[in-house]
Amino acid sequence: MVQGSPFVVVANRLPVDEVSDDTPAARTTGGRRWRPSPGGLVTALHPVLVEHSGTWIGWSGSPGPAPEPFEVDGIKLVPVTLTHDDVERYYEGQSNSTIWPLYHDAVEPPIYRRRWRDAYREVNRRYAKAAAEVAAPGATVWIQDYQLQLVPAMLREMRPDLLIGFFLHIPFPPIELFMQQPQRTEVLRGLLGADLVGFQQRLAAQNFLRLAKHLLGTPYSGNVLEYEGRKVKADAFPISIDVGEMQRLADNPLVRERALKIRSELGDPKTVILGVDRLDYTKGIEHRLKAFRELLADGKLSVPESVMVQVATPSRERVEHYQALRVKVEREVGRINGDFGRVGVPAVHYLHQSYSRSELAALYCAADVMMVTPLRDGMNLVAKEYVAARAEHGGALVLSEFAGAAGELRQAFLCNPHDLDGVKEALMRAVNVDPHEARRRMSVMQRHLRRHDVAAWASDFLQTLAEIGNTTEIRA
Ligand code: GDG
Repeated sequence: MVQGSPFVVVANRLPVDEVSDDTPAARTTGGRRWRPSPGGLVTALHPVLVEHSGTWIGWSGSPGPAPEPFEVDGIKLVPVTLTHDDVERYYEGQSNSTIWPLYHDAVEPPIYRRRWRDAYREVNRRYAKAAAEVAAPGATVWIQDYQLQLVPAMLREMRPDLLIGFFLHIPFPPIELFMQQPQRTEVLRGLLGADLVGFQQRLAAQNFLRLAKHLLGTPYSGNVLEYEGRKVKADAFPISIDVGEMQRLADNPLVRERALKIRSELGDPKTVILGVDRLDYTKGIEHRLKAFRELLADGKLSVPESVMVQVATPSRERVEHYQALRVKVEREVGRINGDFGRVGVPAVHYLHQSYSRSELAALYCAADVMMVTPLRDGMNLVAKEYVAARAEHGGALVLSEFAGAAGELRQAFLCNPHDLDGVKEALMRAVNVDPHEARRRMSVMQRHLRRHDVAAWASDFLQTLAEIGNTTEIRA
């Protein structure tokens, strides 16, 4: 049994993937093999977790009884059990068919089911209990994201001694949308269980403060609410990437070589246009394909001088909205290739696959124009990764105004993805940008990212939390 951690992270998933026996670099525990799945979050938190004997609570990714707690790379991992029913109701249902679409401007209609809500509550309680069991007296607990919004209040009830932070990685909707949720008061009270509620953008924090006043009459001044005799702070902490990691990858000669190879495999076009997204309806993949198709039809772009590469990483494949999206995207790709491709020369290279970090870096290095056109996105790390990978090499980023990243990457070619003419215009400006101007824009954005990487994000959040708790214990 793991006991008494002064720092606990609670997230839907553990930062590891279970692998089959023959995978290199896997760690074995209890007869099962695990490979770290390094995302930005674990990279940023790893040093803090190691320094403070931290524990990470989350799901292993496989339904069924959870494995015993184990350790990977100096971090204690406490798996939480999710049954097949839990995965269907709490994860695919309430998290990804109700909350995800609702918090992204309801770009697909959210689906409301009572049994999903019940499962969400029950699973949230399980995570809260696990945290209550492993946290040392007065520990700092940092809960992550929309799957676990009820955990802060549940945990506070079990362990009032803890300092509790919550960070929402996705947007927080305006009052009118949030109010659709049958579980709205419970969710709001859940979040208010934290001492600090962090959002990607200031607007989201304001939505939260206004909602608390509207729904519960909770007064606030500045960004601090008075709730049940406690103070709850709500603020923006825009997340970022491990800039150093992406720059090292992009500087690696093997990656550079691979980037050249990709260009030559594409037929050495004048312009490579790239999209990299989870195959998700919030990412505006169809909108950018349509803009590309119309530009080809208008004769403003032509094949093979310009080609598009769209990586659409498989995601949430059992959820209906996602199955429908896949059909629509693949139909559009087929239409473009049918109309504008030639034998051996497609206009769009569509890849419904997952790639290694170094292959992604090579793609970023190979692309003249990166298209990031979400209809709504908490931040969008792909936009930041592209900028970090470009080093001194210019390139142009077309970026939706509705991505949190647009608040920081002001030198991108900003567009409204709902305005097709606007997307086409931004894409043409990016394609035709003067190389000197492109390098200038890229270097301004890079300077910003170097000062605002994911370690700075974690440190800012944890420091603000420590100040609230009047403790200097946990700092990134
Ligand atoms: C949520 C919020 C917020 C993609 N394909 C592959 C791969 N990726 C990596 C990218 C990037 C990450 O996945 C995607 O991050 P995004 O930020 O773009 O989007 P979400 O997954 O929707 O993330 C978002 C984020 O949380 C963090 O707070 O920015 O707004 O929606 O890092 O590179 N990685 C690998 N292979 C792939 O094929 N290895």
